[in-house]
Amino acid sequence: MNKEEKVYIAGHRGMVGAAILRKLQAEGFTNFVLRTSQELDLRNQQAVTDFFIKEKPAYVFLAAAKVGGILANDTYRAEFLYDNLMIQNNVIHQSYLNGVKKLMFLGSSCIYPKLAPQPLKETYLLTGELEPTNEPYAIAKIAGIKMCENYRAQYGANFISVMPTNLYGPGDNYDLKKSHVLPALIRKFVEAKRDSKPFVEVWGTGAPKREFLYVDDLADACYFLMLHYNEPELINIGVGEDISIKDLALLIKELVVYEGALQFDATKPDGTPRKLMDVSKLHSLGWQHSTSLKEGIRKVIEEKFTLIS
Ligand code: GFB
Repeated sequence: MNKEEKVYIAGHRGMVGAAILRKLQAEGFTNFVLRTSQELDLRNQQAVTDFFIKEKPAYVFLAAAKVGGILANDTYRAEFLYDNLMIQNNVIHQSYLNGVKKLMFLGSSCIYPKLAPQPLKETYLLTGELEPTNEPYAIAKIAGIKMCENYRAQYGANFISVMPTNLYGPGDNYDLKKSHVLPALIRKFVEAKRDSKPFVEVWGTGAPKREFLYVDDLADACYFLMLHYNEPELINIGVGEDISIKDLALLIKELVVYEGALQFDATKPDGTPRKLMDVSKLHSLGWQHSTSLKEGIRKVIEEKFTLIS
């Protein structure tokens, strides 16, 4: 990447896009073109066409998406499919038409089959049925991967796809109905402590396992791959270790110093039993994460909440 050339980060106000922006700024990039979703509705084909013709970015990070936790995915099923397909179709197609030198498409570990062997290798894509709660989101993301792969195959476009594991960090969503598990549990434990509540509700059975990556580590990996990865095959980004939801809840309980109990709500879905990433491809290229889960959660708590002792 040439630091003088224009970089477009789609979704720069989201948790992921903002982390990529921070990373590029720290690396000395200054020539950004950025639009909020109010300024540019990425679902609007004409608006995206006009934007690309006017701005002609050299590099694109496609981090704009409709995202959410298990309940949001399962509730807003049509929106997750339509919004994400429209956003990525418009941005990827216009990137091709306007000669973007390199584009990075960000997907998610939920693109892999629900019951795929663990850890998840990149080659397991499309080898089985998806988890029903997030099928619309996963189908959109799989379409994005295939766009990048086939624009490379037919047009020679240097478009790459990266698949991050579950993410957390500054700028996360704390709305309990829409958020992912980690911010939701932090909020629930902090508030239960403040209000002296005897228990904290944890959705599902607590048995599913998830892998968590701090978003600034993700941004670091994205920059690394933008410099060093030019292959048609998707590539996983994760830490290579997972934790059960019950143990995650116990870890957050410990860090928040909350004395009450956990109460599991089995009426809420568990989702995929496990989605541990195989990160051997990323490691073999020379990248590894640097923030431990404990350290990352501690940072998030300190940044976002005031803990009473
Ligand atoms: O993070 P999460 O919403 O998404 O849920 P997924 C992970 C697990 O935590 C599920 C449990 O088993 C939830 O039932 N959980 C326990 C909770 N307590 C809570 C809580 O208070 N809030 C939430 N949200 N979960 C999403 C996908 O899957 O993750 C997307 O729907 C995407 O497509 C994204 O891939 C990364 O990991 O299950």
